[in-house]
Amino acid sequence: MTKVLALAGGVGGAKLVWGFSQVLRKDFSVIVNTGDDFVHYGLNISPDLDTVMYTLAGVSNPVTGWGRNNETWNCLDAIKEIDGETWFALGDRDLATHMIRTKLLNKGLTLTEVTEWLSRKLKIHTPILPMTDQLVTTVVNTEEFGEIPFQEYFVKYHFEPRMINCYYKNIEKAKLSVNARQYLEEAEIIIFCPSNPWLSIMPILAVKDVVSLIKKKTCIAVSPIIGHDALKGPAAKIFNEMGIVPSGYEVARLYKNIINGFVLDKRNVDEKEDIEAMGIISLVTDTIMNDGSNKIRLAKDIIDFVTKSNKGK
Ligand code: FO1
Repeated sequence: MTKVLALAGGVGGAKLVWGFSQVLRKDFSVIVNTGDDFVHYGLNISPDLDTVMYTLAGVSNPVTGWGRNNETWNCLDAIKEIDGETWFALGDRDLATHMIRTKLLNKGLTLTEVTEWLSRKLKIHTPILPMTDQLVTTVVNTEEFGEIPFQEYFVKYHFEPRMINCYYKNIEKAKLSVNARQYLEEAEIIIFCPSNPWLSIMPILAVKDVVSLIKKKTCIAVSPIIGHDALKGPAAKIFNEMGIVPSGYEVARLYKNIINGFVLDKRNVDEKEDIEAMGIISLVTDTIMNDGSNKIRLAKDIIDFVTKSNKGK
């Protein structure tokens, strides 16, 4: 079966990752953004890795998409009582993951090794690969507060500040891990999940050698914009702050030198022609994944689309 590797970050990306994991089983792997990682209360927190991990293990919070299901908040309540910082909600079960990740990192394991260890404990079969083992921090430069770390922008300030630009601190030191490089080299199809382009996908593309490895493959991006909005997160808001009307076409244009194909939501069907005029083949379908069957359907739609278009070559 064709080997597929997805690039993902955040809740939307994790949904499609789950869909592919159900359809492809052992021929699927995922490289996850780590630019959202930060240290909080002395704990190493990797939100996008955890969101993908919990989603694949079937233990993610079904309402928020991040954190654990059946969660309790005793520790956070106790922190609140003694006036600690509670803007970043850490559930009791979720804390276990952060404590164990921090312990293993302090013992000298790499983030890749820690993620592999946690995945094994959660009985996950899909390889989940951090984009790098080096610490990279997405910094958002905002009009209101200047440069702030990603989680403050996204969670503390509910992505309300106006983004001027963003950059990935220490990205020049970031290297692909041996595992991530191997899965990238073995993959035949690369999928950019419907995650935030600037805050989830581009940090991964900024890691040395990723783009050059991807350009050897068939690469398909899935639009995170439906109509002129994003279902979750600031993707549409950031486009507006750049003076660009959010659309699937504008996302395809961001990736145009890297991707071969683009998955456009059926509500944006009028953009198909302009996308194909850029030399990017496009699949128009329903990209909303509000339940398991839709996640699987979208994954299957994409695999059929690539298979048919590759046969046409
Ligand atoms: N997102 C929020 O909007 N509020 C939170 O309090 C919050 C806590 C949190 C804890 C653990 C975790 O793994 C993720 C958490 N997230 C929270 C989501 C996280 O900020 C985002 O999912 C990613 O960083 C961006 O996709």
